[in-house]
Amino acid sequence: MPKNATTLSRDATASDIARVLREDGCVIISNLAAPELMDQIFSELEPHIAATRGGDTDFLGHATRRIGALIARSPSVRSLVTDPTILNTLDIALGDHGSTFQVDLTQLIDIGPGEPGQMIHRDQWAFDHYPFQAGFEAEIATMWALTDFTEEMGATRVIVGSNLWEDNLSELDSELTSGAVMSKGSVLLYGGSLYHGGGANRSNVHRIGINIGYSLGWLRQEENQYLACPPEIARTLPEGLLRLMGYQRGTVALGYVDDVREPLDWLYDLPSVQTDYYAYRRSARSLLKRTEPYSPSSK
Ligand SMILES: O=C(O)CCC(=O)C(=O)O
Ligand SMILES: [Fe+2]
Repeated sequence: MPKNATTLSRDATASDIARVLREDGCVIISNLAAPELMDQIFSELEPHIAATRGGDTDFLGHATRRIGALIARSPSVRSLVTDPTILNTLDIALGDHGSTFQVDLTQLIDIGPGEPGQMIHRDQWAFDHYPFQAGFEAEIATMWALTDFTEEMGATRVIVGSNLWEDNLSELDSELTSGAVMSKGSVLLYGGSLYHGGGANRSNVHRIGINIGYSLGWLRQEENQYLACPPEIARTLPEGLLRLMGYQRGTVALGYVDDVREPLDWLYDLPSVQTDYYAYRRSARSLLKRTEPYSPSSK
């Protein structure tokens, strides 16, 4: 029998979560978000779900609806994006080599009844199949259960420990996988190196997850956050969230605008007075404290 993903309680420490994630490539944290928050997110996104049709390819799923731009479209999703347990875990799991990290994508995934299982894959193949070293994570995804995730409904399939397998195994048998079964409000974390895929939905209800990914600040984002969230909305967001969306340099020389301006200064049409990357960059931990819109004096 394939091993099930380890489930930790919402009281687990970031270092405990990061340890399981490093060893197994995935981990579930049960009941991290209140079911009421997930209901609120659903009500904010329901019109977008209703206006969306299934995907055009087998990989995207013909009975699967995908809705992006979640930071702009759902104010309540923002608290999932900046969840302290998640960011503190990413500080260890992605921040260990001193890089900043950023939001990579935001996507509601609604797997409809009758959808077959998705091809088992690694999300890091999105980086043009670059051969990252085994054990190196370029990207970590969260999948928040907006409905319960049961085997029948199409819980995400994972292969625990496959983060250390060789790359480009493109025809893995679903028998090798186990379902990331979890209740509404729980979250599955998995690295870009984990072999996984959406489950077959053999039930008569929809399986809905909120997939929020994070990647190293020197990689291109899968979903372009600058275009997905219009500047008028971006200007109303907390500084910490904006920095996570990529409104800070990803490394010493990546991401400035015109006359070596910080992206945040560009957003508010301000000159940059501080261009020292090391003074300007913020770790995820400190982003949590930046809950107000950006002001130059807060640098
Ligand atoms: O919906 C899921 O459970 C997983 C989807 C997925 O892995 C993907 O689309 O890359
Ligand atoms: Fe995936």
